[in-house]
Amino acid sequence: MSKKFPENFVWGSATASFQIEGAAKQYGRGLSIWDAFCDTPGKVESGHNGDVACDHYHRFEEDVKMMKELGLQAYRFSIAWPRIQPDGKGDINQEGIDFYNRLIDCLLEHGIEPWVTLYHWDLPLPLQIEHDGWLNKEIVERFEKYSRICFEQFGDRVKNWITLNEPWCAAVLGHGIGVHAPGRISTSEPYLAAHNMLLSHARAYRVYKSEFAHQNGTIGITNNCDFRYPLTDKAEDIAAAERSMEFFLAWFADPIWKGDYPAVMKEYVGERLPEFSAEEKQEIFGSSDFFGLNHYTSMLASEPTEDDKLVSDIAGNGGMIDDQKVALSNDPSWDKSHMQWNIVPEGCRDLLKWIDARYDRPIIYITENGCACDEPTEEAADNDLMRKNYYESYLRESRKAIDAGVDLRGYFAWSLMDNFEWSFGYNRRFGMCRVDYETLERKPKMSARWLSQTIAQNGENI
Ligand code: GBH
Repeated sequence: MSKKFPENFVWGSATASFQIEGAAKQYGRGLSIWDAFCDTPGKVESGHNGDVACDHYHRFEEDVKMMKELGLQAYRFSIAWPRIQPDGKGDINQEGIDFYNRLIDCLLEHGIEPWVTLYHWDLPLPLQIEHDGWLNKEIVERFEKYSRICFEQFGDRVKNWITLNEPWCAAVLGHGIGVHAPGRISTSEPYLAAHNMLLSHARAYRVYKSEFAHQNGTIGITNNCDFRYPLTDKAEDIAAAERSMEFFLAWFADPIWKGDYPAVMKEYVGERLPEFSAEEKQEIFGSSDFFGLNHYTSMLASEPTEDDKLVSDIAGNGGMIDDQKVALSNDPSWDKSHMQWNIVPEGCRDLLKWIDARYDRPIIYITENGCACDEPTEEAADNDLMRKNYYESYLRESRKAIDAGVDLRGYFAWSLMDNFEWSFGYNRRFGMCRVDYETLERKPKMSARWLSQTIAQNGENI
């Protein structure tokens, strides 16, 4: 079955500021919670940090040229809030504005469409230390001001905005099990952080729609979701899989597309789940022009039995992720990536259909999808068949979803190049281009060449 993707389908790649920029302590950038997390012993493998990363700050022109050569049509990157406002409030750091202006202009000169994420986890450190970061409702106003600066400075040229990247990760990994910055471990803070993230997202959306309507752009949120298949066809397991999806994705998507948190979360989380006022519900409802989706993997879900390990046992942490009362397991037939995440292409199709059905056929963009491979040598990277097969199979299943009526409009591969993989440091490689961390040279891998050919024929080869 060889068939093109829909006309105007957007083909791009994605990165995030902290993961690639480097120049972390230069040009007026303030510190972020990730700089502090990296400096906390034991939090990041090999003691790696973002000081140099891929040195994209100094090499962005080369990177844009590489994208152009690969035929990528769009580039999703994030703005480092502490580069714009070093302490998260008040004064603008002009050097930061200048940097993103150079990057945006360079992309446009090369005919590549910028897709800009306002927040990909690098919160200005003073907001955390002095104001408790996402746990304090004040953040809504701070994020509003920061977003306004970005729309003012870049909105004449940037027409595609993403407010937050993966609030689930920031809430659960950052405030539940403590494996991401700010490293907090709690059974209630994730719900509070998530709540304030949703309010902040909605506020930025409203500011854009009311004050910057003349810029004629679109703005949405990107959520991440791993798909859950029921372990058996028993009713309890089917219910467990559905509940797991609600705790993963509907937690963030229901308030926006339906007006409130899912009933099952209210029931299972109880008082720890904050409530939206009527006014807040209104502000949040409908606050995304598209459904940004980051998707990587799937697992099996079941009603826990007495011998089952709950999610938190698997992660090695007690806590809030047990609230959903779901046991997770793997199908032994599934291959695994270097992250040990299952490679399940049909999960991508079924997730797209799940979103389509639950949220009444929203416009969807896959804003991240990709695979870490063990690539100790340049030769290994040059033969990244596993990644090429990953992209191809996930795209094939995505097209099946499109054929079934899902309004999927674009695909951004994670990632343009190897980069700082959070708590794994530089020990995991997600790039379609290799980065040699000694020389900082970039080199497209086989998967990049394959994607390039795919883009040239709008997916007809898949
Ligand atoms: C994204 O998050 C981030 O946006 C990006 O910055 C990051 O570099 C990239 O992915 C790669 O990690 O342990 O088998 O249960 C990924 C979100 C959430 C996907 C947790 C995998 C756990 C799989 N991830 N999920 S498993």
